[in-house]
Amino acid sequence: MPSQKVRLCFLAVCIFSVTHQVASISVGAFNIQTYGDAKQAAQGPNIAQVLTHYDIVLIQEVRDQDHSALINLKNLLGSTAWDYVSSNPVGRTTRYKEQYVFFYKKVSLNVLGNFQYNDSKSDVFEREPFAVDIEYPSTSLGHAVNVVLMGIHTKPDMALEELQALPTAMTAAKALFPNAAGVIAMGDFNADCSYLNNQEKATLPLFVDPKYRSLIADTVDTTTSTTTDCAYDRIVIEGNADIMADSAKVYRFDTALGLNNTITRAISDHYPVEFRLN
Ligand SMILES: [Ca+2]
Ligand SMILES: [Ca+2]
Repeated sequence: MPSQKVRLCFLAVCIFSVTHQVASISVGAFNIQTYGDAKQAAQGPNIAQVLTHYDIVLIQEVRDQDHSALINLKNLLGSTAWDYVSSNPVGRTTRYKEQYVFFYKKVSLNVLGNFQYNDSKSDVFEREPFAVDIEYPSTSLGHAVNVVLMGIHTKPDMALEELQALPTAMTAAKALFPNAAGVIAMGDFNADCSYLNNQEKATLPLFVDPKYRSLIADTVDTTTSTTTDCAYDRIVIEGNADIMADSAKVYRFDTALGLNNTITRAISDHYPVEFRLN
C-alpha cells in the first residue's frame, strides 16, 4: 500500500514539527485606525506584513460590516493558513460602529469559542469587549493551555469609567470559559496622556490590584506620531501560573519593515503591543 506509506511519512513530519518547531506563540493587539475598504486598498500588503508577525492578533477600529476588506486581508495572509473571528459591529450610534477582529494562524492554536460582553443594563462601554477562548501548546508546560483573549477599545473620553468596568467583563468571560487559565485584556485602553492621568490610573484595580499583571509600562510610546508619547495600548493578565507570558513590547513595525513615518502613519496612528505565551 504505497499510499499508506506516504501518509505515514507525512504524519511523522507532522509530529516532528509539532514537537521540535513550535516555540511560544506570539500575540498582538493592533488598533488599525479606521480600518475598512479604503485602508485595505491603500495599505493592505503592509498591514498583512505586520499581521504575519503574530500567531494571533486582535485588530481594532475595524469598520467593514460586509467583510470585504477582511476577506481581502485574509487572502493576502493566505486563506488556507489563516482565519479570523469578528465581533458584530459595536457602538452606541448606528452611524459609527467598530468590529473587534482576531486573525490567527490555524496551525498555531485553536479558537474554541467567543464571547461578546453585554452591558445593556448599565451601558458603560461604547464598544463592549469581545473575547476568544484559545487553546495553544504550552512549550513550558508540555501540554495544551486554554486562555481567553479579550479585546477592548475604550471611548477616549470615557477611558476611566470603561477601565473601571473592564474587570467585570473579564470575570464574565472567565465564567463562560471555566477551563481557561485566565483572561488577558488587550487593546487600545486610551490609558495615558489627556484621556487618563496618573491620579485616575492610581484608582483603577486593573493597574493597582496585584491580581492583575500589567505588561506594558506607562513609559512606553504606542503612537506612531513623532510628536506624541502615550502608552494608550495595553495588555493586562488575570490568571493562574499556567499563563507563561513574557517578551511584552511595542512592535516597531516601521523599523522592522523599513517604512518611513509617512507610510507608517498612513497605516495607523498606533503601533501594536505584543507578548509571547510559552
Ligand atoms: Ca454599551
Ligand atoms: Ca509617538
